[in-house]
Amino acid sequence: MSHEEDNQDEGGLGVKVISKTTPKTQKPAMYKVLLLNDDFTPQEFVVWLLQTIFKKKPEDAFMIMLHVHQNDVGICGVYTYEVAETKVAQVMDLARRNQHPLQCTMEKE
Ligand code: TYC
Repeated sequence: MSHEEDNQDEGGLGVKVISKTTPKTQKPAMYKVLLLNDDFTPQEFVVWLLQTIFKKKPEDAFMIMLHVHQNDVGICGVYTYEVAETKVAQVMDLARRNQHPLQCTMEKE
């Protein structure tokens, strides 16, 4: 990826410089955090997780939970690798500590 910069003739010498620069920044890869349905995890627990870990508003948390319940999988959010990894670990840890079989995973966008 490159773009051209047409520099100004600031010195007034009638010379213009066209330089080719390559932007040094790249957008980070993004990862979807996915929640999987099961028959045992209480709906209220999933809604609470979505509000607590994914900072969803109560109405949005309920809609995401319902989507997963009806479609077997749903997106909780999209984050950079480290953030997605942390959220998955937090969900899995809370599910395990509360003895729920809830599964959470991540997938490159
Ligand atoms: N299917 C669960 C129930 O009826 C609720 C549930 C929703 C579980 C979303 C997991 O990711 C999930 N109790």
